[in-house]
Amino acid sequence: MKTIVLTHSDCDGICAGAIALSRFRDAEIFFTKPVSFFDDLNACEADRIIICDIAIPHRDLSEVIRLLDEKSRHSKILYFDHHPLPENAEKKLKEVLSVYANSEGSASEITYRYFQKDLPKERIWVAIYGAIGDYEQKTEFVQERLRSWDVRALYFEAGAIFLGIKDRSFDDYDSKRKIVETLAKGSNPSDIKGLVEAAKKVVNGEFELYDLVKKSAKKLGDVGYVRDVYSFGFRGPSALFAATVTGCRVGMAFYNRKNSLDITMRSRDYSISLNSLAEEAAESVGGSGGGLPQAAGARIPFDRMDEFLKEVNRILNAVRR
Ligand SMILES: [Mn+2]
Repeated sequence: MKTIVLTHSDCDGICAGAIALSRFRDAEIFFTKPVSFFDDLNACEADRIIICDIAIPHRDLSEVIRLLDEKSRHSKILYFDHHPLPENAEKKLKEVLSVYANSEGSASEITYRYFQKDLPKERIWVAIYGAIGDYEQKTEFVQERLRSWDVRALYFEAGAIFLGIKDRSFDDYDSKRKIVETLAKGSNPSDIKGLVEAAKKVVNGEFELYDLVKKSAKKLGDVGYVRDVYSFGFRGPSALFAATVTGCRVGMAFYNRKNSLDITMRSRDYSISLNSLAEEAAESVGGSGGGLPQAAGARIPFDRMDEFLKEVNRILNAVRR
């Protein structure tokens, strides 16, 4: 029985993929991302297709669901994710797929929970690395399991993955596939040649980034922000540092695109749902936004940055504790 795993190439996706590969040792691992998911799924010919950590863009939703429906006639499809979908889409997917698991927590946790009875006990480590990579280690399931192990060692190993893959030497899919295979056979991330060194390089870059953000961050109301700060691939941290150095609850990093501004958003206050904030504020200035409650993004027209910042502050004030 041929199995294909389609997963995201970030830390959570790598770990979720490794958990699926632990379960089905002959599976082929393919990486994909929301924008290319339709085509990548379309190209999949297998008896079993396992999809992990892919946020289906809402604008392609009906097309993707149609394709999943069609594919599910010849393949058993198992779907594990943590990016919320509209209720009617969920209902349809539950009907057509063999497994549709989408809930809170990381995709790694969700994938692990489904397969755990068939996995070695130590594979929970991989679920924990994935959870840490996506800031999703606070779930009851992960917290309870963290108490059984040396958390500090697990953070070190998780860091080797999520930092290491930001370095150019692990940027390609072949290198990431190697990480998936190493984890699936029960070895540690730090066993992968060059990964810890890559993580160290990236961490140095992150401290340099902090210095840059400290020098250039501005503030409007409760939002600290930077615009076009070279971020060493660390958009999330630049947004977060912008909040930190300005003493604001929300931080943003703006990047010029051809006809728009790309915005990465982070918050130091976890009671704020950043994805709703991003969506509402961006839509009010003719853009779009979304993501996860603690890590969101938006894209807005080039000349609406000030209005966007004002709108974010207006919403933040309205929900102030
Ligand atoms: Mn994820």
